[in-house]
Amino acid sequence: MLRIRVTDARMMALQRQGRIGFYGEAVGQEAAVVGSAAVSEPQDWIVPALREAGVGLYRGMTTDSYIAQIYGNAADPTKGRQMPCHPCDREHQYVVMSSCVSTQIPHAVGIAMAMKIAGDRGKVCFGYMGDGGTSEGDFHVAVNFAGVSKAPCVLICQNNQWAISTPGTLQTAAETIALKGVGYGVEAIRADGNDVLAVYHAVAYAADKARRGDGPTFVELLTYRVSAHTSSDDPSRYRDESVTEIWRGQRDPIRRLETYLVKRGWLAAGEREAIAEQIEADVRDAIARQEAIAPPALETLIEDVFEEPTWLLREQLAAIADGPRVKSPHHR
Ligand SMILES: Cc1ncc(C[n+]2csc(CCOP(=O)(O)OP(=O)(O)O)c2C)c(N)n1
Repeated sequence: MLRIRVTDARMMALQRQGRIGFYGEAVGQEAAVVGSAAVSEPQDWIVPALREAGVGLYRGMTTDSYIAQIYGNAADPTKGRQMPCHPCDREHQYVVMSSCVSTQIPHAVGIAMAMKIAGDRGKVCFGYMGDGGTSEGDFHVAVNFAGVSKAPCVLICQNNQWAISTPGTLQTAAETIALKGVGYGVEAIRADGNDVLAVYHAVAYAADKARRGDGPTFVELLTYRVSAHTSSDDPSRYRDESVTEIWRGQRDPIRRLETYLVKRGWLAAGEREAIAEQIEADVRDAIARQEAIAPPALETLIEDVFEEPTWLLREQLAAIADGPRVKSPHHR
């Protein structure tokens, strides 16, 4: 959880310094991210939305790979084609997200349906979304299919109570987001998304059920988007930030876990700060390494579409190669 907190803070600083283009934090949502990630097994698939990079990191995506993808440099496995904050990791079965809200949920359910058809007992697909995502048609199609096919998926809504400037009260007239699963015959659970143990408990129940072949569960994790929607947003223009302060303070998931660990005698006073310092040093080293890597080679522009690039693509590449190249401000 601290790794996400510290990495996000560094990335936001880089964005403000003009060194990366865009960033979306998961501040205040770390318990939902890590509590659910901890349930996943290597054979599972993860289909994330915007705030689950920490699930990828938990499963083994390296900080270097994450940062390479934010810079879009030559070490970026997606060759600089994705937006920052849309990471992927093939080895750890962490699928790249689509910017189009909720298009990933049919993908998650489809992967789970394929697992079931292939007889892959014991594998689960985790599909994530935000509260705003549950108003999209894709969400309803996907949950319906999950229910009918009894696909081995766990659909997780991080209800952070805001979809950019739209509050939860304007998002739905339903009493809870979880209720939306019930209408499709999918068992639904609502848990405290800022309590990492409650998250783990709820998601473990859902994942165990899916592994047994007993079908999907829709899990709503109640949390709060403490930060702005992204680095392009200023929430003070549309919401009462005194409410945000309550979530940032006493309801902070890291502070809650720290209190618990200290009371149990599992964490010493000052240990949290020491861990955070070590993480920050690691992140700073990774930034230095990744910032030094050049952008992807020009030829990569025409790769991965056809097995052999067509004459037209080759001609276009030659035309660009001969032209002037403008250096991106994000590549020093
Ligand atoms: C189909 C679609 N509509 C609108 C947008 C613009 N948009 C990007 S993020 C977002 C809000 C998403 O809110 P939510 O699903 O609650 O997730 P959160 O960002 O709060 O984690 C919107 C409307 C989009 N990317 N895709």
